[in-house]
Amino acid sequence: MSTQTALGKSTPPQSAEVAPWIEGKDRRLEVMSGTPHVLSTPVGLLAEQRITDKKYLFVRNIQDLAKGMTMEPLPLEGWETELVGLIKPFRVVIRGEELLNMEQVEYEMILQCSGNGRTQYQGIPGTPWNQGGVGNVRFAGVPLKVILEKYNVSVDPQVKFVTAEGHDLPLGLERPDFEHSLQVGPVLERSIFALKLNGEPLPGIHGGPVRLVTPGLFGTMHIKWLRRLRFETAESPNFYHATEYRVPLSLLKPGEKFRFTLENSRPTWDIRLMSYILAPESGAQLKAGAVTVSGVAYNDGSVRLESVLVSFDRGQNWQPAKFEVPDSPYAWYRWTTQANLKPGVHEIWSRAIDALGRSQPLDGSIFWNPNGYEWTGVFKIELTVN
Ligand SMILES: Nc1nc2c(c(=O)[nH]1)N[C@H]1C(S)=C(S)[C@@H](COP(=O)(O)O)O[C@H]1N2
Ligand SMILES: [Mo]
Repeated sequence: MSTQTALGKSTPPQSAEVAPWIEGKDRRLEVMSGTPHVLSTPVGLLAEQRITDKKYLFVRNIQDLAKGMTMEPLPLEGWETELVGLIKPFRVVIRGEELLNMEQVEYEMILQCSGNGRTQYQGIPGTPWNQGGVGNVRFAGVPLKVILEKYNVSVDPQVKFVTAEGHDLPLGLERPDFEHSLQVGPVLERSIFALKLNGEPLPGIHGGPVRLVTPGLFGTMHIKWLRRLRFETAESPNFYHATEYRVPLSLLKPGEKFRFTLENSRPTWDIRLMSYILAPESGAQLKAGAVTVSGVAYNDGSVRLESVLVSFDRGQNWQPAKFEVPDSPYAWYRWTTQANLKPGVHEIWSRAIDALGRSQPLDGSIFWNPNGYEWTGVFKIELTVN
């Protein structure tokens, strides 16, 4: 079993090339890459609030929209998103300003990069995310089904996937444009054309003016700067969808070679069950006596969480934490528990269990995959008590 507790520790910025700071983001965010922009939220800032403030929210761009790297909203006027493929009529253009007059819904929901927790897996390249690629936010916008009704669009029953394209540009000719295919079921049921973040117009850097948001799915599936939706029978063969952001259907041994195909793997669609200890922070020095431990937990929103268990003795005994059940199934649960700690070095572990009986494995590396996605292992921190 892995006894690593790196999830609670921070890594220094990896990229030497750091773009100008994004005005309006908190200076304590870690710059993991300048071009494209990648910012990670320190654990202390996540602990503060139920709704993650936009100034604390992580940023993960595979590709930047040059004019969109700002916390200001971009104009909806003149922004067009087209619907194409196996629909009738065969092409529909949705104008940004028309969205403002349509019915909107709001979801409180997890925004999490599927690479979050990657540093827990052994020997994986890619952005070294600890736990800072997650937040709990409110996205509001127009449901896709409302748009389809308003424009009298009918979707052919043969459609299995909806592929979303953003307006960002590839970094170089060697990389294709970023896009993802989503399953048509959840898209027609709950995708929105998001226009707002935490009650305010969606900042450019978070995908404004229009972003496709589908609660319960990983962050990468929420396509920023939405330009086109393709209604199709097949999944996109695009590099970012067919090779990256996928996990093998079978379990691999750490380090095992794997060639991704659409058939032997699946996209990182549904958020994995996860819990985090946010306070105290890993590495903290505490005085002996009563300690309050708190954190968050969530799943893909399909069923509720049953319990969050906390262990102070490396998994020998587990005590249930107290938590509030949020109104939204897609939001995180905030939990807290107490213990008396004697002087010494302590590990504290947290583990969520949901109503489908899913739980976090004691050793998350059983789900090792070549790109290090979907870490769902028991969360571990280390403390020193004096
Ligand atoms: N168009 C576009 N959408 C995108 C990306 C991108 O590079 N281009 N990055 C994705 C990834 S990998 C993640 S994790 C989330 C991050 O959302 P955030 O930057 O608003 O936190 O956006 C997703 N949507
Ligand atoms: Mo991501």
